[in-house]
Amino acid sequence: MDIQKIREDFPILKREINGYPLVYFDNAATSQTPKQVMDCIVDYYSNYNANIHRGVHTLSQEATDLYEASRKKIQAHFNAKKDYEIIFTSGTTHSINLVANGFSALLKEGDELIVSALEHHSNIVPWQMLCERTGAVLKVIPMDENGELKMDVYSELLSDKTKLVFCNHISNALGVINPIEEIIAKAHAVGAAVLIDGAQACPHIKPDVQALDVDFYVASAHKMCGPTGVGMLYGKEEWLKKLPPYQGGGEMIAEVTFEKTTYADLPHKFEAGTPNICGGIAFGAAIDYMNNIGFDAILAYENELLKYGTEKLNEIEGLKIYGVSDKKASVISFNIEGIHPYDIGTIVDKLGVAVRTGHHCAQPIMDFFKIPGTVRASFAFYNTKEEIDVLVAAVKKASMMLS
Ligand code: ALA
Repeated sequence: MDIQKIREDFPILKREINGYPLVYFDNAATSQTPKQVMDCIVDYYSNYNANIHRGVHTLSQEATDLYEASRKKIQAHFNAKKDYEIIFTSGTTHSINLVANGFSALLKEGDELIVSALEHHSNIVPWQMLCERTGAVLKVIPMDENGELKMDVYSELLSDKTKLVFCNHISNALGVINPIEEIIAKAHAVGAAVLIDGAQACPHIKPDVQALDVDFYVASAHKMCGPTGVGMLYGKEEWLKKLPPYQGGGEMIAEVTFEKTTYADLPHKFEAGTPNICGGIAFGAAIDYMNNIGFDAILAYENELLKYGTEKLNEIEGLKIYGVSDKKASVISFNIEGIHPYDIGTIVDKLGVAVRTGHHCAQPIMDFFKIPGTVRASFAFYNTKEEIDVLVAAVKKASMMLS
């Protein structure tokens, strides 16, 4: 991989922040956008902008073709069996809410749902709301000090009452990779369905939904070099057929009368209203961009960054890294004893380094470690070891100033 050449694709990496070259280490919050994806957006609005699935006119048909071609790219990327098993959404949060809403019709009081202790709020709150609506009960797979799930407890939680298990593929707060193959197989053994939140995994690896045999897999384009406001839900055909529509409106119907409305087939049943057409098309361009680099090369390089960053940060006195599993993506969450993470984040920003600070929308994880939050540096394939040196120097400076 020629990193310098890849960096040329990302105009934002040339920016200066507070007089220093930008070091962008907030990739887990959102990735940067290569010019190939920006070109796709400009091309769409310059040449194809029209509403889709509605017009007989040429522009509308061309826009529809581009949008549906992008769905097929996403299908191929995730290895879904059918293109209509890919539903365009506004992002991971929307995808999870869509499924949680649909399960209202399928659950009864006393049914059990299992969530992992490592979840982002978007994979907790929609299910709590579902439990409030249905009387179902939420159980939690606990984690250990390393940020790994206690799989023996998971086995004990599973029973014939379990209807659904949901877990992230990779924790956004710690970077730990969860054993989703085992989670899925064990859930299926008791007849439960599984939803995997792939928002943090898709920037690093290429999931194969058929090999995983997962029932639902969700992701956002903006974590993988695409635009914000668009994402996907993969659902097995049998499940998507069972779930009722999430939103009513145009395009999701077969026929509307005041007496009774019938719904469109998949995927349109779940795609009410004018979607983020340009975003959907650009999502496909982002997938092309990442596949052209290659996920094996991306993962191998990011693992090098992770190892280097972990070693260098660990040299700083009083610094503690949370999530020390050997199965990790390129995310380092840390604190320095006696210093608030916001203070570190503010000082390193003054030196051009962008990291996320706080609870990372995962308050239960912070509660577990009894901390208000962490500093999180998350690396992408366009980052470099030299940038990690800048982060380390900035953190050292912050530590000296604040101690
Ligand atoms: N979920 C995103 C993050 O972890 C926003 O930062």
